[in-house]
Amino acid sequence: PDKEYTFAIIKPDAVEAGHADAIFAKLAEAGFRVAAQNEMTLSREQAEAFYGEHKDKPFFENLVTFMTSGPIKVLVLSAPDAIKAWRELIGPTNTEIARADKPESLRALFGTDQTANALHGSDSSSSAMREINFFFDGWAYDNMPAETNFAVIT
Ligand code: YYY
Ligand code: MG
Repeated sequence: PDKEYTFAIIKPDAVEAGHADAIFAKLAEAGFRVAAQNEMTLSREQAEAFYGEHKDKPFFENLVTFMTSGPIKVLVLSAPDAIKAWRELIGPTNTEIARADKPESLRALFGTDQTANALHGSDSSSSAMREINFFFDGWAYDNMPAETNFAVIT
C-alpha cells in the first residue's frame, strides 16, 4: 500500500542508552513519519499481554522482565509498505546476528543482545492493528483513512 501504518517500540535498552534521537533520525531518513507516539513504562500485566503469543516460550520471563525494566517509546509509523519496510529496517531479532548479517540495520546499530534488541516492529497487518490499538486505544479508527482500514492494508 502507498500509505500504511505499523507499530514500533523503542525498547528499554535503547531508551536507557540514549539512542532514541538517533533512531528518530534514522527512521525519518528512511521515509517513515511518526503518526503518534508516547513514552511509558510497561506494567508486568501489559508486557505479558502484549507478548501473549510467546507465553509458552523459554525466553518469555526474560522478555517480560526486560520490557518492564525502564521507559519505552511506543510509536505509530507511516510509510509506503510500512509493515514490511520497518521489519527490514530493524533487521534480525537477535542483535548479534543483525550485526553479522545486516550491519546497517537498526538492531545491529542500537541493540544489545537477543532479548534487548532495541526495537519492535509489527509482523503483519493484523498484528499492526492489534498493537496500535493496544497502546493507542481507538486511534486507528479515528485516524486511519478509509483506504487503510483493517480489511485493506494487507
Ligand atoms: O518479532 P521479533 O521481535 O523480531 O521476534 P519474536 O520472535 O517475535 O520475539 C519477540 C521478542 O522476544 C524479541 O524481539 C526478543 C525476545 N526473544 C528473546 O528474548 N529470545 C529469543 N530466543 C527470541 C526472542
Ligand atoms: Mg514477533
